[in-house]
Amino acid sequence: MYRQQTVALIVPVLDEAENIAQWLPQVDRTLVDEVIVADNGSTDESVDVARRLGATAVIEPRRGYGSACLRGIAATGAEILVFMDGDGSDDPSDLAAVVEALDNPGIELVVGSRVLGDADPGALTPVQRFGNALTCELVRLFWGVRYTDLGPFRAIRRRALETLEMADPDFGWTIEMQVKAAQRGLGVVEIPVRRKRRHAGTSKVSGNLYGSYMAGRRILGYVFGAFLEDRCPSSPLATFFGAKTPRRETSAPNKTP
Ligand SMILES: Nc1nc2c(ncn2[C@@H]2O[C@H](COP(=O)(O)OP(=O)(O)OP(=O)(O)O)[C@@H](O)[C@H]2O)c(=O)[nH]1
Ligand SMILES: [Mg+2]
Repeated sequence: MYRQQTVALIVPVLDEAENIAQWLPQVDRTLVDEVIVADNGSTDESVDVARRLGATAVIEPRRGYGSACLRGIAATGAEILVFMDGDGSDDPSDLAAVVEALDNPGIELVVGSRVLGDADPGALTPVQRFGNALTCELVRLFWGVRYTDLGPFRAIRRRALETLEMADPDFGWTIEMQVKAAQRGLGVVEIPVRRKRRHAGTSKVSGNLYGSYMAGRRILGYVFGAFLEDRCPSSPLATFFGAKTPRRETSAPNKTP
C-alpha cells in the first residue's frame, strides 16, 4: 500500500503567493509526509507564505518549471513523488485518488488527466486542448502508449523516476516524463482530475500566446527529437529538435567500458 511509503508533494511556483495561501491549507497532510514548494525567482512572498503554512520551500536559481521540479526532487528522500501546479488550478482533493492509483499492480506513474476529468469553463484553452490531443496522438503513433493529457498533477515512484534521468529544465518536463515512461515500458495509468482556472495572479504559459507558442514548440520538439533519436540516432535532426532523451546505449546498465 502506498501509505507504507513516504510521500512528498512537490509544487513548482513562480509568483504564486496568493494562490499558495489558497491551496496549501487544503492539502490533506495525512496523505503526504511533506509539501515542497520549489521556487525559482519569485518576486512576491511565495517562499514566506509556503513556509508559514508548513511547507518546505526550496529555491532553484536556474529558471524554468523542470528546474524547479528537479530541485524539489533533490530536496527529499521520499519514495513517492507527487507533482501539482501551484496556481490553484489543480484540486488538492484529488490528491488521494492520484496517489492511491499507485496501489494498482505494476503501476509506477499516475497521470492526472484534465481531459478525462471535469475542467471548469476556460480552465483549458482551445490551444491547450488541441496541443494535448496532437501530442498524445503522436506519442500513441510513435510508442504505442495512450495518454489523453500532459497534465501536471501526477505521482511517480522514486525508483522509476530515477530510471528516467529527467533533464528538461522547462515546460518539456511533463512530456519528457511520459515519453520516457513509454520508451522504458513503465506501468502507467491515467485518472481523471478536476481542473480549475488559476485562482489569482498571472499566467506564465497557456494564458498568453507567446507562452503557449513556446511551450508547444518545446513539447512537440521533444516528441520529434525523442522519436528521431529512437529510430535514427545519428540524424542531425534529432539534435535540431532539441531532444533531451539520453541515448539508450549510454544509459544501458552493466555496460563494460
Ligand atoms: N518554479 C517555477 N514555476 C513556474 C515557472 N513558470 C511557471 N511556473 C509554475 O508552473 C505552474 C504552471 O504555470 P501557469 O502559469 O499556471 O501555466 P498554465 O497553467 O499553462 O496557465 P494558467 O493556469 O492559465 O495561468 C504554476 O504553478 C506556475 O507558478 C518557472 O519558471 N519556475
Ligand atoms: Mg496554471
